[in-house]
Amino acid sequence: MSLAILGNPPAFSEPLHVGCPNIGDRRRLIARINAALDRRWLTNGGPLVEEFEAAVAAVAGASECVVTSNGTAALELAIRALGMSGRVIVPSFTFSATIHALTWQRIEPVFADIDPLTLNIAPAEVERLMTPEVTGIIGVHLWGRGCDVESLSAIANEHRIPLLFDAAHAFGCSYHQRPIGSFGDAEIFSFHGTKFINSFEGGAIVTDSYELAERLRLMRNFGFAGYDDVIHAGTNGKMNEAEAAMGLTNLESMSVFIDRNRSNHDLYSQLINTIPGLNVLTYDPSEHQNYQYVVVDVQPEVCGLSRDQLLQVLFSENVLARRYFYPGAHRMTAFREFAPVRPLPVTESFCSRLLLLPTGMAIDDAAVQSVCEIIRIAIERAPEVVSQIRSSPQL
Ligand code: T4K
Repeated sequence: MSLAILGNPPAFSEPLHVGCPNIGDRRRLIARINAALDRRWLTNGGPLVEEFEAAVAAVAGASECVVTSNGTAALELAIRALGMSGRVIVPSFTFSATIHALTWQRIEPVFADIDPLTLNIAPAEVERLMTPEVTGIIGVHLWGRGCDVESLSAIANEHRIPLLFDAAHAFGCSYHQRPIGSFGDAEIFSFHGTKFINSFEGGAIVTDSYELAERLRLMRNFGFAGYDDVIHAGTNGKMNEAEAAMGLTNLESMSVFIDRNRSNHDLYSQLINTIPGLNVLTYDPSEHQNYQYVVVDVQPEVCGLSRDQLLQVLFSENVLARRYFYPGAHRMTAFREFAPVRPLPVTESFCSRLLLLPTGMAIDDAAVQSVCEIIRIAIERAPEVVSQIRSSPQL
């Protein structure tokens, strides 16, 4: 095994990406796209979009599904349709899109810390941050692991404010044996190319409220009712037929994708958890999981390398691991004005410790073994690696 950081060629000649797309049966995809071309109906609620909405609603256990151009648009539409304004409580430990969807609408994010066990928004923090200006709560089911839905629902009910879940990572997952997608006032999914089920770009809002779904359908299509009249504030948040074709085709391979993710996750855990100071985050096996993220917790004081040093080693071997969601939204330039007065110690800690490794259909057992071997050698040679990194500022 080479360690390019020590002067050898990289272990992988081609980059291994976190988020390398899964692609289902190409012939089925092309057939669906050809049918759309033959129909000459490409977007604006075509039959493939309707079929995809029904399929997503079924997986999510929700009665209504409104698919959108992407997960960010789904968040923006849901936030607006639920009447959120002023201030909204949200975790900082999430992808920037969760926060953008608020600030884009001039809503102030109130950053809450996370629970150290679940890494999801901590209900006690939400209670602490509640003020009369708060008009909503957004929970994020990070890595597909469900939030404390009961506590968050109780807080939202007590304050009579809407509860939205960003379930961008959680399609196909369950919480307390109920499908994620069936909680709060609404939940959103992302079907971006990097998600285990993708529609190239795409998103969805799922809810049990027909009235909310109807409003969202209007908002997604410029507020049009019929040909001429616009009866609601709106935008263009539509998914097109080619995207729905991709989504439907990938859904047909969902169990294959999950099996591969689970097998990669198991193998990574087996090999990495034997290395002192490294732990792969677990998923509750009693729940449905999509296993689409392999998240490693790095304890530098035990293993001798920081998360960022390990990341540099992996990059030098062409393993493009990621440090989602460093540095925490509250530390990002665009959101700094909303930084909390009190620190977010749990968020800060995990921001500096977590590393995501490549998985999905493009990663097989041999690739997992090689990635783990790189990590094992790097930890074994930690002092040498540290001094190499120090003397090579370009790394
Ligand atoms: N809420 C949460 C909690 C989210 O995580 C996200 C998105 C959203 C909301 C918003 O949903 P969308 O509006 O995106 O539907 C990526 C994804 O772009 C983003 O969808 C995802 N979360 C986030 C966690 O990861 P970046 O900035 O890291 O993307 P990028 O372009 O660096 O791609 C990630 C990796 O995937 C790279 O290593 C390259 C590889 N890749 C990517 C694409 C698009 C490929 O190999 N092939 C590809 O086609 O955000």
